[in-house]
Amino acid sequence: MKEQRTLIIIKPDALQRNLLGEIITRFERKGLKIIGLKMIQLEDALLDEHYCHHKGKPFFESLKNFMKSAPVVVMALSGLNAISAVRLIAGATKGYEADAGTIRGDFSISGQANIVHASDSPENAENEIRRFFKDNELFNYNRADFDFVYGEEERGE
Ligand code: FUP
Repeated sequence: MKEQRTLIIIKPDALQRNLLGEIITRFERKGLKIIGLKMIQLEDALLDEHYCHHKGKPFFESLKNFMKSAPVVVMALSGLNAISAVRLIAGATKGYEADAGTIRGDFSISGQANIVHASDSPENAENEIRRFFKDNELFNYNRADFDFVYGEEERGE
């Protein structure tokens, strides 16, 4: 089974709009395993690193201000092909373009206030998990429903 880890940030708009439980539930119900979960207040240094690919763009400062406007919840998830699976659940970047049924499509209509961040590649996922979690904040355990979330071959039996 090709297990991957990926990093989610549940953004300030989700917290302010009382959507934390709804968002976490969607990932749980998909079958993804939560291996790390905490609330943090983002600051400039971490945001400059996390959004370095957007540095200099017109929306960069505004994006940082938004991401600092309230605490965020960071979550590390693992599962079969978790990176692309989670990107599909998150939906397209801009809420007004995201498909219905996705988190952004169902809960946002903005290009900035779009509820979640989700890692977009294996390399970024590992870097982002390391950026937001210490080793002792990540957990290894078996989900009780593992045998029903995956098929026999995927379980390696
Ligand atoms: P994504 O990988 O879908 O989160 O998208 P990007 O890395 O392109 O963008 C990261 C964040 O920058 C978005 F979630 C919101 C913000 N952004 C804007 O505010 N305006 C834009 O035009 C594009 C992105």
